Amino acid sequence: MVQTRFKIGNVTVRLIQGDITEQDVDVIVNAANSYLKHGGGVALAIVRKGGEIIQKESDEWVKRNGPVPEGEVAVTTAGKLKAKYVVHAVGPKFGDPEGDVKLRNAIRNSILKAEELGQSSIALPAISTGIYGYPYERCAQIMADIVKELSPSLNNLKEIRVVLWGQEAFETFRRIFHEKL
Ligand code: AR6
Repeated sequence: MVQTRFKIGNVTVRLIQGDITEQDVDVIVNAANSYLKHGGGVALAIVRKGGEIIQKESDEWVKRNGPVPEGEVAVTTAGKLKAKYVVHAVGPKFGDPEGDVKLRNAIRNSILKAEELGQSSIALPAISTGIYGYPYERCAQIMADIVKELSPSLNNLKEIRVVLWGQEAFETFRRIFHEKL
């Protein structure tokens, strides 16, 4: 397995090249849209492997609460995945003038939600870098900053895993995380 590891206090930060649906962690973060319609990308992979229960709970969530604003998160169970929860994070589309702030919030709120749920490990994808068009480099910079900033204050979370699909994404994240952590 291609991976690299950093340590910030008690928190292990791991970058892995692979499939997020295969990860043995408590919380898997999904790169979702505001309506939680998981029709493509990592979202579709999560529903395919976790089962329709994830889409069903997502639909119920939106019916109850309305669409999830960009930068915010919603929680469902994880169906047949190894994880206990899926945190659906809504990232911005590249080109949005408020995009960087929203992406930062989406990542931050995902980590804080896992912490609040009392879980010890989380896996995040490179939110907004697929269908939403963000460059890997920009996402990596934002993610490295927020991980560095939050880690010292985490009590429950012991591992933050970033799961990158493909070599280009992995190499870019590795370079940026080495620079920043
Ligand atoms: N494991 C890890 N990463 C993956 C996987 C996987 N199995 N599959 C894709 N990626 P995207 P977005 C990477 O498009 O840009 C959906 O339709 C992918 O290469 O999933 O935030 C939602 O429902 C990319 O680097 O999410 C929304 O409508 C990253 O995951 C919209 O796409 C994110 O790509 C969200 O777009």
